Amino acid sequence: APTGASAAARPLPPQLLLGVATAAYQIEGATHRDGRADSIWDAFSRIPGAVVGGESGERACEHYDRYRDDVALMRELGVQVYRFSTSWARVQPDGRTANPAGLDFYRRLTDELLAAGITPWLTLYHWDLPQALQEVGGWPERDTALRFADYAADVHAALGDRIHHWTTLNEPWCSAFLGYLSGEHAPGEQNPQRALDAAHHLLLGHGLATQRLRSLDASLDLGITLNMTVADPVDPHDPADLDAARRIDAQHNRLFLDPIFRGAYPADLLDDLAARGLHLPVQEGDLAAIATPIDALGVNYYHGDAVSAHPPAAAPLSSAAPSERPKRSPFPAGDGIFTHPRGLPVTAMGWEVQPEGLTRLLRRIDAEYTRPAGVVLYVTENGAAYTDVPDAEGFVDDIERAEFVRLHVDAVVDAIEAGVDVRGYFYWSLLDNFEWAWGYDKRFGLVRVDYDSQSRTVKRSGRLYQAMIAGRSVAPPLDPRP
Ligand code: GBH
Repeated sequence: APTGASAAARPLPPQLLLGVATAAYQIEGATHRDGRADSIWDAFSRIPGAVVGGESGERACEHYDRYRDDVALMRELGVQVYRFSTSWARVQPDGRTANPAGLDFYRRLTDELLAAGITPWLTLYHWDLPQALQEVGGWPERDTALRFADYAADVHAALGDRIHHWTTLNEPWCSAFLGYLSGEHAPGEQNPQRALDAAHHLLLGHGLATQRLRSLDASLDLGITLNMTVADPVDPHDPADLDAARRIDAQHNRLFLDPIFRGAYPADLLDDLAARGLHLPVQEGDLAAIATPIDALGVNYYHGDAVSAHPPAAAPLSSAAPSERPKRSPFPAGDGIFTHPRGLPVTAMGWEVQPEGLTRLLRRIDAEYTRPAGVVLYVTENGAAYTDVPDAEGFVDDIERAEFVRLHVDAVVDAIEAGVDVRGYFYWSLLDNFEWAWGYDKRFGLVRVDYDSQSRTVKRSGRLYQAMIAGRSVAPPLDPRP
């Protein structure tokens, strides 16, 4: 049993900023106010069976109207950085023309953050493509990459004077392969070649937007956020398991890391794709654009994967939402690969809790990609859903989530002590919110949201995070309540 009183607190390195993250569609609501038009998530949420419970982001956390309260909450918790996203469909409802009223919301939010002493961190794309652009092809269409660079310039014109940290894309793997291959996410297509077209054009959009922002202001801090995994072979002596781990690493991590940091797609991945009649639609000059130098790499880490070419004895792990639509693997060259449970504790998403995987991931990316490029790392997301049970006052004694945060910040400090230049850790998420295909069923917040009253109540995990920030230390384990 944890003995909190006796364990010494571990100091946080001064360079490590502690923050929280959210995304526009998951918290804002107000989906048709002040000129905002449909994004692909508004349209997808209307497909029967696409989202658990038929939910959508129409109300979500009503952050569009409650942003002042939410900034005050962050100030109370002491968070140093707030990572949020702008909704493309709010900024350019038709995917082309700037909407001043939409931009004004983000200007007010940013000013509120600055007044509270919180550093704003802007993500341009967290999955909400304007539906108007999906109707002319979406991310599989090359023109969407050009549209994205224009959108970046419009946001910069409104916010460039007050925001220093800019992230182009959040998790392009999810946009491409959950959106266009497994179909679990908007727009819900299931076509491997279109998913690969989307992956390439997302990367091209990142590169073109980075070039554009850099030309507008050379002093901006620019980067991209990737969701990455640590793929371990179940049997490290079995060549088939080693090959399964290689293929998952190629499709999840190196497909994005290699063009950004080395200006080329991995040769083994291109071979795996060609063997299945698939390709990446590269044109002259694309790879140079994608490799435009960046300043920061955001790592979103939730869990690693133990993979094998052989099916497990028990059911394989799957994180797909129980939507009523037909299932497909999100990996275009993932045939014959199985994820094995390792007997680790799992969250309410079914994801294994594996903090040491985060240390290993950061060390590997540092050694192979970011250090040679002079790029610093941020953990731009890490968090956990648990089945929260509020008391009469709405307080949630979420000891498991508190322990999850503690262990993962500790894992980041391990990486820093091993010499990795990690500058921040942003917990996902500030608030319970719209968890995509899972609707409101899964709660990741440090703060509980009552979706009837929209009241916010800081959970025990939020209080622990607040204490870690105030004390600049990794808290010792909590004592469970008697
Ligand atoms: C993040 O993505 C999102 O950025 C955020 O919006 C979201 O709310 C949050 O996480 C919580 O879900 O089993 O091999 O198919 C989640 C990243 C990527 C984690 C896919 C689970 C499963 C891969 N997810 N991964 S696989």
